[in-house]
Amino acid sequence: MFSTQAIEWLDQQAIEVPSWAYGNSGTRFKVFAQAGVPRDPFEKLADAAQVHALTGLAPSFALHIPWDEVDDFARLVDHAESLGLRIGTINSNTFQDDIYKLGSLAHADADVRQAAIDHHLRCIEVMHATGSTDLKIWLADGTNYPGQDDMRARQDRLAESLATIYERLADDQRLVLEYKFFEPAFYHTDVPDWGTSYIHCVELGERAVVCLDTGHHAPGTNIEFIVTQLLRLGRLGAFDFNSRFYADDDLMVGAADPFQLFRIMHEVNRGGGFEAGSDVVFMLDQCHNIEAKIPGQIRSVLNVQEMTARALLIDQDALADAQGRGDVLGANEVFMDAFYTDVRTALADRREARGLPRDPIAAYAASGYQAEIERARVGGTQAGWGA
Ligand code: LRH
Ligand code: MN
Repeated sequence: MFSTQAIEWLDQQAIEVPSWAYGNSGTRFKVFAQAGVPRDPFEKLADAAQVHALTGLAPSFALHIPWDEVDDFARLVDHAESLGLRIGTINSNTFQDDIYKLGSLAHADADVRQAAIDHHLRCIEVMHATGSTDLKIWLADGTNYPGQDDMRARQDRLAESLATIYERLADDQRLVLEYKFFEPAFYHTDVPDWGTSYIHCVELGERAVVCLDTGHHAPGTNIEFIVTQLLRLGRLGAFDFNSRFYADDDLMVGAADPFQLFRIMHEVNRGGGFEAGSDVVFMLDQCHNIEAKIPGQIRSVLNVQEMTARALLIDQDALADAQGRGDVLGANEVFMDAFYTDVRTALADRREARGLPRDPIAAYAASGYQAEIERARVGGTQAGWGA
């Protein structure tokens, strides 16, 4: 079913999992705590290791600072390595401290901007301690009412703050700037779209790239076109994968719109995003508010691989031929034929060939790990981000 190239790419596929997906999460209405939830980054890593052990797809783990601050990052790195994982992206957080009510890197007050810059310098220290190369910045910065602040002045302040952070990065480190069209700001957001992120990245330098979170676009946005363009421009640094029916729902990737994920993975393939040397990071950014978290992560990385596999099945020669002849229906049929091809058995066969369980979800259920963590993790404070 799969070409040798496709099998190689599928075997090497690496999806970074987010520490915060293993903690409690919810909405402003309620955070439903779950039994067995980790109390610290060490336990979060142990849970993430289950996902990689059963799928072979999740070798790296993203941290969020300060949620994952520890006294000894060298010990955390050793723990990760002992579990067959490595620490990946370091995510900053200037969206929960009181001083950031009116913004952080774009704030009118120089002292608040400096505090936000200092936080990012702390994140860079963590990167040196963990060997991470990506500093991912998502800013809640924006306003709720027209006239509340000077949007142009905020862009100038933001650019200056980002430059101060960028110049402190080491030569092998990148600044990954994530955009989002609204929330928590409800009138304007300072980094609302790919264009604004791209402009700031170009202004900063070669090691500044864009993060595309699949939940951060206005309804109706053709997200795969943005993927096409950012890959063409060489500035697609990372994906935050999740899915949504309405807003930034952070549901399991591929759950709400598997066809969209398929279309995105086709453009990743078309743009060379799977090729050796591609530095696109594929990360999950999800919250398992009501479903079991570890099985939810397993399901999510399998969804990404499944839609990747289908996209790699597209007969590129037939597609190019039909496109070249202006054969609208023919081209679409070639495209849809791949999407409608069930690859689940072939992927299960491949897992078996690699010594992995055919059915990772069933294997997790049979492992007894869930019962063990629910028994062992009593007391202490369950991890969560308060929302
Ligand atoms: C913002 C966001 C960002 C993270 C946060 C957990 O909505 O997507 O990537 O920092 O979620
Ligand atoms: Mn995100």
